[in-house]
Amino acid sequence: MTQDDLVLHARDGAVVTLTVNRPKALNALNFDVLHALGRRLDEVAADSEVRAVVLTGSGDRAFVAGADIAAMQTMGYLDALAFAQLGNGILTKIEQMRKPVIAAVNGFALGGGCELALVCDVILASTKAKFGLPEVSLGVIPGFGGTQRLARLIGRNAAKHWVMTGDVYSAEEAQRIGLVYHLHEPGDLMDAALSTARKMAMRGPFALAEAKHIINRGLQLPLSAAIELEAAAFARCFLTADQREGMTAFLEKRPAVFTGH
Ligand code: DAK
Repeated sequence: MTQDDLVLHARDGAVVTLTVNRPKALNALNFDVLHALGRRLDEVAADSEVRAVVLTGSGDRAFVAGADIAAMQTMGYLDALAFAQLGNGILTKIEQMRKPVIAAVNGFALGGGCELALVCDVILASTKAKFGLPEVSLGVIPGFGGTQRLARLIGRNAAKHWVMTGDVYSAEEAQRIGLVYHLHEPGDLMDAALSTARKMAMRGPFALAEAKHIINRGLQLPLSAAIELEAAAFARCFLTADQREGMTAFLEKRPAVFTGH
């Protein structure tokens, strides 16, 4: 097994599935897995033929059961800082990628695994998935943005309950609080994730990228500033051939053929 096998890559038309592949350790994230994931993300970001990404975990037990506890056990301050920076850099690649990334959560999404799902654009999950940020049980706090992204997504009080109890939650609870968009039977999850990815891949790539960026960026801004950014992004779409194609195709009653330009 080479280091690249730690994150598998499968292509189906314009959709790429990336699978974190360390099932014996429930796909826990160590330095090697994070580096492999980073390389895969760079590849799909640079490939203009790829229009949507599905991220999942190998096997039927885990999406990612967290950062690798064995690797972290002996870390000192500088190692922990390097690890957090590496992990945050990988998550930022997902956040800033100008393509949709769909998390297909097929089992445990704990700690760094929950944080990895949180940074994706849509979270779909199996009814058997389990979510949580159990870091305080290990004497640390979430280190890949979990305290911040979870609080922004589910609100301060619910996030504090999650982070400060370290409890593990069912897929139903994760959906109830808005973390998960849809639940699927385990055997149907990948089909549902791929079908969502294919649908997004048929839309205007520039528009998708702008929509993703403006939602992520706008959530960090006052509403009035975010609305101004939206207006500028809307106008940018009119610089593209895809805007002409999308509107012409509608008027000609045919499917649009987008090029991303
Ligand atoms: N790390 C390493 N190995 C793990 C692992 C993990 N997070 N989770 C599971 N494994 C390994 C187990 O050690 C076991 O290995 P063997 O004993 O077979 O060699 C194998 O996966 C199967 O796990 P179990 O035998 O434990 O399976 P069970 O069904 O009994 O339990 C479980 C499944 C998911 C409930 C349990 O494995 C579990 O509690 N795992 C740990 C979950 C967890 O606490 N995750 C959060 C990790 S902490 C930071 C940066 C990042 C972070 C924090 C700070 N900075 C640098 C500031 C992030 C931290 C985390 O993510």
